[in-house]
Amino acid sequence: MLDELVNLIADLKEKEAVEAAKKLLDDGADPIRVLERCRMATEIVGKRFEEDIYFIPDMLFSGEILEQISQLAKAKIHRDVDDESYAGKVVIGTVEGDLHDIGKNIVAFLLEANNFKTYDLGVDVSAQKFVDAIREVQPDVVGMSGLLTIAFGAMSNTISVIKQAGLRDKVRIMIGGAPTNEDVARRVGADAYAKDAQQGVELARQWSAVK
Ligand code: B12
Repeated sequence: MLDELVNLIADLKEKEAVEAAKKLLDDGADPIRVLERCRMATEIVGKRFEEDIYFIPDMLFSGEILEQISQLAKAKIHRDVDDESYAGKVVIGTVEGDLHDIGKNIVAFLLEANNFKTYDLGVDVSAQKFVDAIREVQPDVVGMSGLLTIAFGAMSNTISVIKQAGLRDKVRIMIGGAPTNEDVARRVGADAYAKDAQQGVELARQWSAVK
């Protein structure tokens, strides 16, 4: 059934995909696993785009399908937010030049669901905006998302500007997004890479605990 969902999203069968996801979730499937499968489907969409089988409107449409399924999955994730004893503070955003936000939104949601105060700066976030938010919020963790390979340069520049502002040793920085990996994290000067939202929450938990 999960495999079928991947194919329905990849084939852009909106109604069937949303219905299949709803059924899976109603039958008790783990919402995080459902979201992960959706991500696999977008990899297929991305490949088809590279092969000129799909075009930009198709990518956009796949994003819309994913957004609908995200909303259904989010409704099933237990939120345990306690303002008094939050787990930590996280500033998150998609770096400058990059407008992809579906994955970043899932990460932000899951952090909140795990009792992190989460400050989402949105997309196309400049280095200065990250710096201003770090000064204002004083987070334990900064999360940067990037789906384009040009985002690596923006991540690197943002981390340099954070360093120049004298704030680098005050925060831990994690990066994520389909083309990123541990090697990219090292090259841009981040502390770690997270392959998915769950791993991002895990890192934030470790880092907030040691502060
Ligand atoms: C949907 C989509 C779009 C939508 C975005 C809608 C939106 N609101 O986000 C639209 C149509 C707008 C779009 C536009 C473009 N796109 Co696009 N897009 C995609 C697609 C198909 C899916 C992305 C997605 O949402 N995945 C689902 C989410 C859930 O996965 P995710 O983002 O990876 O997030 C998960 C993890 O990575 C992680 N994570 C993500 N961020 C973070 C952050 C932190 C801190 C942590 C801890 C974890 C974490 O957790 C998430 C949940 O598990 C990808 C294909 C792909 N393989 O990813 C191409 C892709 C990213 N796009 C691509 C391109 C080329 C473009 C355009 C340049 C096209 C164009 N010519 O205009 C523009 C760029 C616009 C811009 N300036 O940003 C390329 C990038 C290639 C490259 N090497 O740079 C890809 C890879 C497609 C391809 N194979 O060619 N796109």
